[in-house]
Amino acid sequence: MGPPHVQEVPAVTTTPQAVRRASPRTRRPATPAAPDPSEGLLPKSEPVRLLSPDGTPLPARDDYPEPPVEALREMYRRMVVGRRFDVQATALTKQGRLAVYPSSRGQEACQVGGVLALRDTDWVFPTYRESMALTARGIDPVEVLTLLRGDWHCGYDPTAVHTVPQCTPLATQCVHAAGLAYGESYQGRDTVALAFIGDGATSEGDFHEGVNFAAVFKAPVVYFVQNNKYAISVPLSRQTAAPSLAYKGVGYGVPSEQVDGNDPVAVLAVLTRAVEHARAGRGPYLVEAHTYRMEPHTNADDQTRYRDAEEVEAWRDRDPIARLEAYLRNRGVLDDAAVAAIAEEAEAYAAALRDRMNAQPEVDPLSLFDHVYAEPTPQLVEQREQVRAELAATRAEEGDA
Ligand SMILES: Cc1ncc(C[n+]2csc(CCOP(=O)(O)OP(=O)(O)O)c2C)c(N)n1
Ligand SMILES: [Mg+2]
Repeated sequence: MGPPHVQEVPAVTTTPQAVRRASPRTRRPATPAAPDPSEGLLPKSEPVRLLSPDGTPLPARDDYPEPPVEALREMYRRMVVGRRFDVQATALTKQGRLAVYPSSRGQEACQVGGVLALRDTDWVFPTYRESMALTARGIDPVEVLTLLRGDWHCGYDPTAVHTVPQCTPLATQCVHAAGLAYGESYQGRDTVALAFIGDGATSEGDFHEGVNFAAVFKAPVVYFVQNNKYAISVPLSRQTAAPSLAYKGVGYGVPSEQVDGNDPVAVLAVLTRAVEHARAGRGPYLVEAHTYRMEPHTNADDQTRYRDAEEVEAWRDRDPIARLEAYLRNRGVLDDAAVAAIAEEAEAYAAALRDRMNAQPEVDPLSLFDHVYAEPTPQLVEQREQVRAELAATRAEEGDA
């Protein structure tokens, strides 16, 4: 008798073909299917969702347990304060106090979820869109807005708050995050880096290089794509033919997931799992959040040239703050008094920001040359001297006049 898995089928005819068909060699049953190499890498075909748009909970799921209720209440608080900050920053551009501001209104669940999933010792790699995420991380809002005010330096100390300066060149933060995360794990620390990135920026080479490096060297990075449907005026349909941006992970061997980016509970649950994966030494993770930017790209953008008002209106019904508020109220962990107290806190936060931004900072032009390199190059020293001499001459002329 052959091995137990080989079925011996008796021949039913005597033609040579039949004999060949019937021989145990050709009748060997299919060997167990080889494991699918993409197993565990591909995202679910539908974005993970734990709340329906009106805040009603969807059936609980084992793969994404709901975050603790205290975390969700804290998320709500930071989202409300974050939105008020965002409205205030937009107003400051109109008052000439900020040079430019890219709003993240509508993306509050992603902005706050992205930082809430991390420890203080983890590192954030933000883009220009992430001012709200940084304030949600506890960074002084005036320091956050320093760059957007037109200063040449980042307003906060990156090493103190474990957050690099907001990145304007698209996707470069993806390679920086991979490098930092690799360095941290190389030195035996379990730090995680989270790199925010937009949908359009996933077409940049640096995104692919960063993800590939992180995958090969198992760097603990979470790449968090906020797919807000536009890269300035370019819609997603002109950006990629991929079924979802999360599918971009599989080609690099990176597990990926897609999530409803306006469902705060799902965003926090998915990011928590992604961060745990990275922290456990299992390499990078890619999360795509489907969301929408409710405001123009920046205050300098005219959105009427590429999208109609009905499209924007339709997304108002999926507001992430209203969704979380409805859910927490229904669970009995948020009431009118708590909502009012948080709204009051948000107002006070915005008022203090407004007052502080009205003060005109004195900036020494020569500080432009500081902190460029640990040791200034001879060219920088020369340029600094030129500027110093020009300033002195101008002052002397003004003094003479
Ligand atoms: C390397 C590079 N190319 C082009 C730009 C100009 N630019 C600034 S923002 C932007 C759109 C980016 O869209 P997306 O990645 O979807 O992020 P979002 O602004 O929607 O958050 C472009 C093309 C840039 N900053 N850097
Ligand atoms: Mg975008």
